[in-house]
Amino acid sequence: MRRSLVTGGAGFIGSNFVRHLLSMTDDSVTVLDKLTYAGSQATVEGLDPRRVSVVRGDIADASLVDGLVRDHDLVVHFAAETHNDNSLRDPAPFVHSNIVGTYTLLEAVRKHETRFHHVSTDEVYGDLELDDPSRFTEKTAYNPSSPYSSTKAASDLLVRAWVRSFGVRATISNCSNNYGPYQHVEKFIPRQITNVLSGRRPRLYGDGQNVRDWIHTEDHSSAVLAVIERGEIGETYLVGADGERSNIDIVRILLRLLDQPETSFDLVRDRVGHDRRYAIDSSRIQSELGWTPRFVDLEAGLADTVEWYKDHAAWWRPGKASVEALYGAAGQ
Ligand code: NAD
Ligand code: TDX
Repeated sequence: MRRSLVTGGAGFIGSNFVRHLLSMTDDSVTVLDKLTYAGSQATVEGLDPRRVSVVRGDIADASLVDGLVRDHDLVVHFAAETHNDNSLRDPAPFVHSNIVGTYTLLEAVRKHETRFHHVSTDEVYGDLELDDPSRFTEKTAYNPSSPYSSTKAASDLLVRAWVRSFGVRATISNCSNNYGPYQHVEKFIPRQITNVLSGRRPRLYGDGQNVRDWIHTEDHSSAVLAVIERGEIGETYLVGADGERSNIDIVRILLRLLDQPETSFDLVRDRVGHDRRYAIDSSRIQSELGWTPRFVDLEAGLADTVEWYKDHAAWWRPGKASVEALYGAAGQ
């Protein structure tokens, strides 16, 4: 039985990945998570205690990490500070968790010769113009815009260097924007759904025309598992599901699903340095590893997500007011 250590397993994508791993393998799983504002015990509640244990701790704590890595066969690394707007307010935790934390894990997997998978983002490639026909591939040059994306880019480069210099057995995946259950209310789609459920209007940055390439988090999980099982050591795989939509299109879909007029939103102050468009070419992982996305109907996926937030107000309600207070102070 494989023993897997999942960092950030009490966050959005990590917790969905833990559920996927439990259903697809016989692995026992240890979640290592600092339980920052973005992670919570409630997110991992209900997981089989015979197969899952949760350790509260920091991935930058070298002695804690060393002891945990020693006792596991695989490390899947999701833990990070992840919100661009927060990184513009205060970059320090992003440098700590994303760069120092990844470095700390790399030193432990190097010492114990443990297989490592690093979860990253398409934002490391910067952005594309709206009318640019190209999409990001594994060969696109790194060009990150924000403190968040630059710290993720730095972490990817550390992983590559540890593979080449020290023979660490690592792979990297760079995924597009995820949606689905357990996503924090600070992020775009949950913010708009929970705004409407709280009697507020959705808030679009700038002109609302920025484009994101959406993928259901369950498809991201299956892609990560495919890379762990069949990926080539030292290689990078881009993950996406051809889900390009403008932000305003997404808001209109959500308003329709929530029985609101499609014009019932506000345009608010734009994000500084706001990336215009992301678009992923995922042909490599599809052709080389045989992975395909299953949730290709974005509107159906959003309808399920709306239902999930309606049914789980007890999960998201406690964090909502403080997030909106921060946005309010920023005019967003
Ligand atoms: P999230 O913010 O929902 O969860 C992050 C988790 O990491 C939280 O549980 C938090 O408590 C934990 N964490 C943060 N700092 C830590 C530290 N120092 N030590 C231990 N735990 C710590 O984020 P998410 O959206 O689930 O993203 C997970 C990963 O996927 C990140 O690496 C992110 O860069 C990557 N990613 C996210 C997206 C997306 O659309 N959300 C897309 C591509 C890649
Ligand atoms: O209220 C909002 N209104 C709005 O128009 C919010 C919160 C966001 N936006 C816009 C900004 C972006 O164009 O929506 C888009 C999506 O915003 P976020 O959810 O903040 O995501 P993004 O900045 O694209 O980054 C996300 O995808 C890549 C994740 O947060 C990252 O962790 C991941 O790496």
